Amino acid sequence: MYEPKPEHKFTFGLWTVGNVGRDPFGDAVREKLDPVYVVHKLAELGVYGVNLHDEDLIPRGTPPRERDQIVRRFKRAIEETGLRVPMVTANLFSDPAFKDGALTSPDPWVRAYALRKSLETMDLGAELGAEIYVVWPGREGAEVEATGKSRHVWAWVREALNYMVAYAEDQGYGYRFALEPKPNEPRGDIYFATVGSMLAFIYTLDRPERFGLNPEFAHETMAGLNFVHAVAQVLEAGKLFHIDLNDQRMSRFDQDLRFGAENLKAAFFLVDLLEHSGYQGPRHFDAHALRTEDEDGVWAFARGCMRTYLILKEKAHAFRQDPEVQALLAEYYRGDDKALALLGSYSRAKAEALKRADIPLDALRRRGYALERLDQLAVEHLLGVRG
Ligand code: GLT
Ligand code: MN
Ligand code: MN
Repeated sequence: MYEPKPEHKFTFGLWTVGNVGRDPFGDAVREKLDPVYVVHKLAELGVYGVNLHDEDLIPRGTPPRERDQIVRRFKRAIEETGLRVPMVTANLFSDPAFKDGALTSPDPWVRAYALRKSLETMDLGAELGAEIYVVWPGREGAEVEATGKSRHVWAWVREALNYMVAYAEDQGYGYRFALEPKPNEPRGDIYFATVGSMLAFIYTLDRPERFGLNPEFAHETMAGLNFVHAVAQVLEAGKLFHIDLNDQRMSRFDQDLRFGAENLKAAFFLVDLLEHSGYQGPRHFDAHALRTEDEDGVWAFARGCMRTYLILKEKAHAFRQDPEVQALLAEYYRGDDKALALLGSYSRAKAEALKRADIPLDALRRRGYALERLDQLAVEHLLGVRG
């Protein structure tokens, strides 16, 4: 029961299970794992795919011949295990050159370096069969307002993304680009702070149809926002290209906790949303084991993410099938043909009818929506005493 299988489309990044537990105050607590070893371990766990940054696989500064050997060895592991590489992304945040931004550095040499790194990562991903290219603008932010940089950054990032999609087309790469917002960390404030701001930005690009989002549970939660609502908006816009699942307490540093470790109810309604939305993409866990853990703890963490997802999927299904829930929802959404006829698209005749209509305000003001009972039923499903 609750055994992950490739068909569930669970993915992990090399940087997630490979996280060595460094934090701003403490050194690494775990050895760096060989990417080929990670691939074999993930395959054993029933994972669908492994994602990576350029530098997770190929250390910065590796000479070309060595690079090709590393890629060949990794590809062999992928082929042996049947694991996919659905997504790749460039590390535009670790190199000291990116200290004041990568695509938004005031120095055009840094911007050129960031762009070249992005093209090379697209080449690498194409070799590995990746179809999604994530852009996380982690260093694209500021601590100091005096530069006035916020007047320029949107145009710089737009230019870079337009360049990247044109390069992909020129090379015959079919990437869909997934942009990932975050409010802060590592910068004091990051531009493209939320799902809403990123979504609006997409429609200013040359090829908006090639761009979507990679929303992350922790990132919207850090900003005190409702992740389920954010994902619902992205889904409705047809822009959920990828998703980063994890967990987080509000108003803190980016914790990247095991999925479901903290906000179980939000995780429940997120799984409910995803599983009933027709979303076909990867369920990527962008999280890592606690710093207290050794390697066994890392695999327990990975298994836990997937197991919790599958349990919540079953519970969400049972909740939606529960006759009492269905009856409450039927009542909640009850229609009245007379009211519905007043809504919809505008016509002069309809507006006149609307002005004359007898709206039953007394009854509307007295109506109860039975949400206490409905929510309690969700809690009881979640607590395992129902369904
Ligand atoms: C980094 C960040 C994540 C992003 C990754 C993709 S890197 O770990 O915290 O949220 O998704 O670049
Ligand atoms: Mn992420
Ligand atoms: Mn995060």
